[in-house]
Amino acid sequence: MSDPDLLALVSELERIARSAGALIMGGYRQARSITKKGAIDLVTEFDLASEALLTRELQASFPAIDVIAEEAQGKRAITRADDSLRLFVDPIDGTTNFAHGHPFFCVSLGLCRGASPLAGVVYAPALELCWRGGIGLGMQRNGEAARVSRTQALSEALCASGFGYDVVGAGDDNVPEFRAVQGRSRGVRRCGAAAMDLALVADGTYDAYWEFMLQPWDLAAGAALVVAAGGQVSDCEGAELDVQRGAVIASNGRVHTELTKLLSEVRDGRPVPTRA
Ligand code: LIP
Repeated sequence: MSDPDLLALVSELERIARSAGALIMGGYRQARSITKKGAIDLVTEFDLASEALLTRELQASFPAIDVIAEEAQGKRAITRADDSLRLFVDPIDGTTNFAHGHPFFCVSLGLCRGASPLAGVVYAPALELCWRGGIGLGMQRNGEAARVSRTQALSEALCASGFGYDVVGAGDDNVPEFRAVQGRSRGVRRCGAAAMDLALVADGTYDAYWEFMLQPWDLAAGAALVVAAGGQVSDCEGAELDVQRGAVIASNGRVHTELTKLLSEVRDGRPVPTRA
């Protein structure tokens, strides 16, 4: 896809994401119906309404591109080896935050070729923040060009991570890794929306982020933004990121090796939990 075509696609993704964000804000800090997909895995009426709007608009604007959306997809594994274009849709990333009135939630639209991120838009309506970009296009935060940080050492880094619904209480829950990075950095933030954590690495707020067992719709847009902003993404062993496997390290590139090594030391040879 040419740069002008990718730029036009990203602009259309932003328009569509913003329309979903406006819909979601109609339910922010209001009583709402909440159902559960799992013990702590929530879905609200606004997740469903946002997803219906996004799917309708994306299929109308991009009829030739597969749209894969969180709530329609459910827990079905998405493992396709082909290199077709796909749009991964998270109608509200940070659903638990939204359900409790916390402002750290977003709409995330990510374009991938196969399992490799190409471009994305992450829109956080309660914070009025929008990140957009693509490989070869650069990255913008609220319309201003932005890049990853220049922090050179993990000891000077502010990091982020998270705990997926199905790892809490499991034998492999990312808590030892969280503790180790906390002790070797300026701190680790856990704010509950992977797409925004990745976007904050892309704009230089965070120096690095990692998480296991994410879904492709959590990852696709934010990973594309990190690379577009001059950063690095990989799986948790430092190999090429596959958004379908759900394990990610994203960084400014300068602290990537140090963080990958520390996580590997903590895991001491235990395989990283992945989805595919
Ligand atoms: C969330 C992720 C977050 C993770 C949460 C949850 P959701 O996605 O964005 O990083 O730690 O457990 O998976 O379900 O709120 O869209």
